[in-house]
Amino acid sequence: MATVEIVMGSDSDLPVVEKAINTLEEYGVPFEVHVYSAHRTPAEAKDFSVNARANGFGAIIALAGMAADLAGAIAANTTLPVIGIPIKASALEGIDALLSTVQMPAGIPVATVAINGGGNAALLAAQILAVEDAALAQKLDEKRAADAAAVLAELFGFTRKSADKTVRSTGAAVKRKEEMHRMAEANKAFAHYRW
Ligand code: AIR
Repeated sequence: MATVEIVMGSDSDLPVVEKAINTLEEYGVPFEVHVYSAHRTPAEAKDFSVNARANGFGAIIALAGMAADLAGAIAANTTLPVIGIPIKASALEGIDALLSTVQMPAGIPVATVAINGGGNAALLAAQILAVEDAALAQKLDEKRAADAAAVLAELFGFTRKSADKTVRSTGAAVKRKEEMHRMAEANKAFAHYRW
């Protein structure tokens, strides 16, 4: 499997990097982490980007706050997919970094996630690698299904098992229209998910 690079503009961006690391570890995706700044260490940032594909990277996550050029500067020097995370690091609450990261000129794309969106950036990187990796794709599918089932269980107030049991044990005795409706809706919803 290719490696995901996580590059941050400053070590002050570490709390968001940690979110990305946790998600990549959850899916067993190999990664490396570096600090390069488009403004403070532009030569190193460029050197990394130019050689990233040859060095075995498959996707790059770039985080920066304020005048956040990092993701764009990296994307300018590689055709690997670059995912930008705008960081909330100034009085402008991350809007500065969001606009700097998302507003790329035609020809040099950066896939920008939400301000401080470390988890989604890592998920997107994993999904990119999963195009060529069936086992990783399966892990992603299973987690997505489990997450959806958890939301539905929360919504309807019971699990699939307890829903079945309630239906069996009470049968026709369940008279309250509202409850019947709730169960029917839950069963309909759960039918789409492996449990
Ligand atoms: N930054 C670093 N070099 C260029 C930019 N835009 C960003 C960092 C960090 C913010 O500036 O990514 O989010 C503040 O960095 P520091 O080191 O002053 O805390």
